[in-house]
Amino acid sequence: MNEHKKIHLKDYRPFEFIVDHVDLVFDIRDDHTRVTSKLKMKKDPARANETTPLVLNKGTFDIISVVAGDMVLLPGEYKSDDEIFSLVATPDIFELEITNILKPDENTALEGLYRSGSILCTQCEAQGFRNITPYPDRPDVMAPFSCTIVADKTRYPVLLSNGNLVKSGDLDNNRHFAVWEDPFKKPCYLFALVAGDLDVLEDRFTTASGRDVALKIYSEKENIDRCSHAMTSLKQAMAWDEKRFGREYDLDLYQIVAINDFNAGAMENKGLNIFNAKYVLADPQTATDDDFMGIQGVIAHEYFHNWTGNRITLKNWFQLSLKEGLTVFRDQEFSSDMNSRPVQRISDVKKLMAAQFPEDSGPMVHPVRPDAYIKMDNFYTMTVYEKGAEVIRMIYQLLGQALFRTGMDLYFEKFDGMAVTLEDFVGVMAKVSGRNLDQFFRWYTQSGTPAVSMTRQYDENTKSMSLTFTQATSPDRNQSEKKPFHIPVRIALINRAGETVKQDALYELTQETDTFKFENVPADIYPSVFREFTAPVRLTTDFSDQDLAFLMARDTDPFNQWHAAQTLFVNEIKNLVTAIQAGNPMAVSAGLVNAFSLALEENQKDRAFLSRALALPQETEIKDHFEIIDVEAIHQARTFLKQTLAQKLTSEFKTVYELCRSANSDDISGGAMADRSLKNLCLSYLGSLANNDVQDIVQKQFEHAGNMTDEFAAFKILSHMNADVRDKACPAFYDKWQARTLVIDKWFSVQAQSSLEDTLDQVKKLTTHKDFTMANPNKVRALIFAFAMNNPMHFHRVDGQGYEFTAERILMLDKINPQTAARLCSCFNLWKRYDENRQAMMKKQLETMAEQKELSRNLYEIVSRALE
Ligand code: B3K
Ligand code: ZN
Repeated sequence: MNEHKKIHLKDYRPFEFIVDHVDLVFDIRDDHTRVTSKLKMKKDPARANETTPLVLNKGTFDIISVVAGDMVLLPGEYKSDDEIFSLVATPDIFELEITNILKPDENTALEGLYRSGSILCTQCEAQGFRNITPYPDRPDVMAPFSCTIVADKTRYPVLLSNGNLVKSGDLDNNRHFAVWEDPFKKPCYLFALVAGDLDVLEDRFTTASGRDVALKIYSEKENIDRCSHAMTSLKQAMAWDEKRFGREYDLDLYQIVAINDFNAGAMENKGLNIFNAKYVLADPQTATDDDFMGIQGVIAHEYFHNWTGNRITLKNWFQLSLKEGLTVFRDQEFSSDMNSRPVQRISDVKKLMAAQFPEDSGPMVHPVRPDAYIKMDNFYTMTVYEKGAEVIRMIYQLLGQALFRTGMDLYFEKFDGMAVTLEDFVGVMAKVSGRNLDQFFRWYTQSGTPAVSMTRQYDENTKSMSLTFTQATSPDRNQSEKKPFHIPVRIALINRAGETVKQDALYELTQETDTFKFENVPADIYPSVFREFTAPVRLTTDFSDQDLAFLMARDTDPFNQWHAAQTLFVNEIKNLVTAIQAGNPMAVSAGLVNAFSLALEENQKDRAFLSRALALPQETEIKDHFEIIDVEAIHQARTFLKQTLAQKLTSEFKTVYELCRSANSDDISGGAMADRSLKNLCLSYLGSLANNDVQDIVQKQFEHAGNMTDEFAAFKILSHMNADVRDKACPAFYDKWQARTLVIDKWFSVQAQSSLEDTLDQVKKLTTHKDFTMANPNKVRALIFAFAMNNPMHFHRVDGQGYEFTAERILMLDKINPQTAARLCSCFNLWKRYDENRQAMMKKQLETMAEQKELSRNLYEIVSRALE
């Protein structure tokens, strides 16, 4: 394995030149695209008269010509290799014109200019622009861009780039052109181009100050009638950002294009968002309620980047959370205002616990602001995004809504048009609040999830209750000693009747141990702590299971009710795992069944909330509660708990299932979605019994469902029942949906996650299916990721075949799409947490990968960290 160089934050230096203007011409031909870039540049005035070499980033393409000023440079007069283009010296002010040839059809990495079906498009974040033309490919170099696209009119009738269309027209030989100008200075990672035969859905939005904005969503012709939910979401997002943050859109045109081959979810290019089709296209027949919510959230997220990311951008990539953490916080708040706030909070925290907490306990552990990277794409992580959003949320808690808004206003005012740092952001928040946030800043620089324990002490004589909080964070590769974090915690006190004795208030932990005393309170009160999950910590308390059952029923914060229920489930599963490991019989405690049954009786209230509160944590979430992960015991324990609840409460589940069935199939209102989620939760419990009676109910729903939510829920259950049932359901689902590639992704993923014995063989067979291709990231995610990340029983097969299959696929993918291969490889990250046999087998696969001569830098970084 070749070594690759690390880039360190401490080595940051500003660029020596200023780019005054970028003028790009793309001449699109059948087998290549010719790119001409004209850069107007000057030396940073501080360096005038110095001899400063000009060093630009560059991809592996060939350069055709270089013109500096009016001099044509010969190959010996500039230096050019696979990474760098450079000139030994330049005048103080100069123009540089470089022409090079790209082969978008051969670009399977999907970075830079590439083909997706009949569409040509770009993806430049983080460092893909260098694959288009030599350029200072760094976010702190901002410039106005213009872009001319010339192409065949039949193959590429639609030609799009950032900003405004200033000119277009016909040329000879059935060719045409379009000239786009983006008046806003931007870093090159926000550049975009799309050329293709697309249909468009159009709408308009009038901003608060009366600006009329044209909204256009483009997709392949056959999908244009599935874009209306995305359009509604966009308008909701535009209105919300005006109201909540006073932010208006700044161009006359906002464009979104749906693409089938895309490495990420979407990309916020200025005025021309490019989206994974999965986050644009939806109708009730082909998309689930979760898909609808996902689209609303991602459309909003990319829109919000226009201010947090585009107008104010990053000084360097280490600051990524400055745009991502903040924008995730904004999209979470948007979704909370559009839908149910508690349900949104539960799903955001669930995601954090299921994926970010484990990241902190493995080889990829890094602070929200990493210190070093080999390949920046590997740091688009749960830590930067989700934990980053939690850090913003803590600032919001500490300052309160009004001051936080004042701080945001000042941030926009002070830094508009600039490339800045996390210090700049936190500095503004400190300034408007008059608070010292120095210790708080540790959340950006110190890695790891703090473990916080809470214990209660009651003094009968003084009638006072003390709550003692202790925090500790494990040492890791980033810091061998951890200092205490500044942790906000919201606390309320409630009595046995469920009444509030002391209103919710904010407390702050700053030491290893902090104690808060509450005077004049009765002995039988419950503290409700870390309400709404005030901070991203692992919390343990001295609550008994009885206390937890009480809090599950009566806590006045719905998030804490959910958290109490989940803790009860995890405790129960831990007990079952202990029994299994000791060879003792399994038994579910009567208290849990009782608490569950009482909760189910409340089914007339908030059904969306209830369906979350009564869902058992997934095996992948449960594993995080064990130091050594016993895959089989966890699976067995969870299955036993689910079946026991289903058995003891069969008639209750059936009753609630019937009660929730009335929602109209096409209705995507919150109420209808809530009904479906509770209904399908009941069906999933019942389905775990797999007897004829329930099989019949599931089968009926599968066959007669009027929307994808119900159909898919039933399909999932059938895929676990037995091979006969699965082998009937799979072809039926495929035949019905084969023309819809996004639904076929669901078909792949259900089979990859089946608990049935022969799943690995099925997955291997599916890799040769005509609809499967390693070249499409959505297909790889649907089949291979789903297997490796979400099917622990089969990925961790005791014979090691799950590992072997996955490692082979990672290496195969590394030759096609290194970014996605590296992401997939994180399924091996927690290898040290399994038994010795599995550790050895996983390590062997990592070593085999490490031995490959030509590993991409992306995969190299993940593999070498895992083995370090
Ligand atoms: N900013 C993009 C991320 C692109 C991923 C690059 N590897 C999506 C987003 O967070 O909005
Ligand atoms: Zn983002």
